[in-house]
Amino acid sequence: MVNQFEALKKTDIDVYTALMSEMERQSYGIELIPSENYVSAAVLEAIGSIFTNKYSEGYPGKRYYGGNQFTDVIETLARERAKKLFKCEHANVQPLSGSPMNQAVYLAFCKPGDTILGMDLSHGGHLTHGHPVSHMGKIFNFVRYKTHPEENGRIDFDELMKVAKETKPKIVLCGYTSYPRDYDYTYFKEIADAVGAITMADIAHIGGLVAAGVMRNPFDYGFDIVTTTTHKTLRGPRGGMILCKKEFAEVIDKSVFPGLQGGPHMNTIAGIAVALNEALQPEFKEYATQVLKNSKVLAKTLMDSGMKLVTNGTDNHMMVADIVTSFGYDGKEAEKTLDKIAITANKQVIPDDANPPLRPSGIRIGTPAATTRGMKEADMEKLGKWIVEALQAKDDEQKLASIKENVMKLCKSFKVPGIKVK
Ligand code: DSN
Repeated sequence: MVNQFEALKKTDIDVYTALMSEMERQSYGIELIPSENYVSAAVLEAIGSIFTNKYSEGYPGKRYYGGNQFTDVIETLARERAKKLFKCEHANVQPLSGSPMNQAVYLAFCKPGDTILGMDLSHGGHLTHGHPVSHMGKIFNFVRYKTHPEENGRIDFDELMKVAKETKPKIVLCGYTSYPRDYDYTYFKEIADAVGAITMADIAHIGGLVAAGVMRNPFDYGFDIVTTTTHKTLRGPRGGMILCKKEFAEVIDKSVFPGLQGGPHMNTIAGIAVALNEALQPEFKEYATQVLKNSKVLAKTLMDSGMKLVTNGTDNHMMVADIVTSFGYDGKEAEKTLDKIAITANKQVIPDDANPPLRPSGIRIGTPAATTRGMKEADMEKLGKWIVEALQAKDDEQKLASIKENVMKLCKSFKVPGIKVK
């Protein structure tokens, strides 16, 4: 590695050493966790800037502290770029990450005890979509829907309409954290309209794909509120955004600040502004198109080699593999085995998983980060083949070591942005 961190090396050797090791880890192997990505050097510079020194409670032009003339520029840029990218009327770019972003929406529209319709976690929903361990699950009455095993993991919308009419939700939430298919906004909108509910889409995972226009945009289907994190397919720093119609702008802004959060992280917002500008460029559409192509090829390679994927394929950037059915052991073991060949994936529950979350039946694999490094279809075929070979070999350390060499050799030709290697 080229040394870019002289000051850190001098003042804190422990943090410096861990950082150097992490740089090496990110370079020699490949991240296939679908919620991860590599930000650009420009985004890194913005996040690592002196905007971190500033308190900016409030919104552009209406701050509670002086000296915000330049943070106003940054936040306005981020908001305007988000509006342009997602074709929406208002954008709040202050949520610190995905969970507070969703919480701010619930708290804007619901009172404690109100009903929200959201996807069950084991079927692909997020913790904040009403899982009982989440505080949100204690405050609101989440009614959680599931996918249909006989219909390749699709949602049974007739059933959902019935449930909505019975439970009268305030919010109908469409959005997932582990769902490999496209989102059926039309049905969700019909259901919400039938019961007078707000429509909310949590597109945290596919935000970049929607921004690039390669996946459907919920605003084209009349959705009221869209939430997305900024660090997944959108390839920005860790943060969240709430996008909405103008009529909800005030209630959303108040819910984020002062309702839920204090001072926004202006260095992160600077990074978000940079990432959104990158996403507005034609190259980003090429990137997003390639993410989907790579995902299709990787899924096909895995399935052709005998691996069982939940819903038998993918429409987006991720796939969920059923490891118990494919190899007879669990997702934790699979994650560990892939670590040994320098491939990072994450263990994952599958629909109605009989196994517990720390030892679930599946793993999740995705292509956003590999595509950022420049990998294409032929590389996905290689990675897919090595993944299956490794999972079959499992305890054969010699075989795993030889696959790891191949993975590392491949990764050497694809640089991680922001890391300078000698
Ligand atoms: N942890 C994120 C993911 O991996 O999908 C969601 O919050």
